[in-house]
Amino acid sequence: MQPTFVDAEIASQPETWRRAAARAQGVAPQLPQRGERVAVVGCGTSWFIAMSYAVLREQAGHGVTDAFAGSEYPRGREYDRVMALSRSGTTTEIVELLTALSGTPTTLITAVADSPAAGVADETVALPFADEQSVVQTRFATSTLALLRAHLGEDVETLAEQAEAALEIPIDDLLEAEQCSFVGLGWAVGLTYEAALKTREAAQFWSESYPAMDYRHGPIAIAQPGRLVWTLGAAPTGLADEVAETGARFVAHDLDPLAGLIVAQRFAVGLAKARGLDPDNPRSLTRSVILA
Ligand code: F1P
Repeated sequence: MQPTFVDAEIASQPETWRRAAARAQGVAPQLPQRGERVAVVGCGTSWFIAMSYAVLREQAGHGVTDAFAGSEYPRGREYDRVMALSRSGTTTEIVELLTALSGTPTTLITAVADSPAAGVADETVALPFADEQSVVQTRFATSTLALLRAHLGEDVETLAEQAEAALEIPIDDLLEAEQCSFVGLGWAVGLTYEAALKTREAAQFWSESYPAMDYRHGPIAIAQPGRLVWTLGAAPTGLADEVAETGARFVAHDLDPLAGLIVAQRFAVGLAKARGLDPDNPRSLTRSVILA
């Protein structure tokens, strides 16, 4: 199959992460301030990135941070700021929520500076260099998290080097798998949901995702020969052995979970191609969900 847009977008992530991080200082006044009580909202991929950022921000000591799907924002609750993530800036739940939140300061991170969501947000941080032609999101989502991690004081150059390594890791021996459960700890949990979503979106592949400690509480019953249990970042002590006993294959890479997500993105695209699907045009999906 011909190279797809998503292949090129996945491969560009080391560079788009560096560009995003380079913007962190300049856009700091628009981003959540230290001590603010913040809600982060998004839909689909953008929600999962919000989940990971919320844990990272609290761990960094910047303040209470909650993450919600755009449709599930608790309208009665008070926050100092609501930050929305939306590649397209057209997703209905996000445009409606930002419109309704008059009185609460809002920030939007988007790829499209003149989108409807930007028109109703108080502050907009645009990352047009991370926009994508593929319906399936990869680099906008990860570049957003790179920007936010740089803003929290993390070293994104080291991360970008790990992203380069992630692009080289062989995946062909994983493509025979019948099913995959992604697991992770702490802030990586959001990325496990994103990894599983990628394989469903791009390849119609059966995947699940869990906090790694919770995986033992039922989901491990799915593990068997021919299936994968794939950790993003460190796994709890003993889990690899418990998975091995089921006959499933335990997959782990010595990478930061965000770099590890790149391997999962490549896995999703590889699965799609192996199934004769076009990963740029996934079944039943559009670039964003715009409701009448
Ligand atoms: C959110 C999103 C995408 C998903 C699909 C539908 O879009 O859920 O994550 O891949 O294409 O829309 P956005 O609000 O980030 O533009």
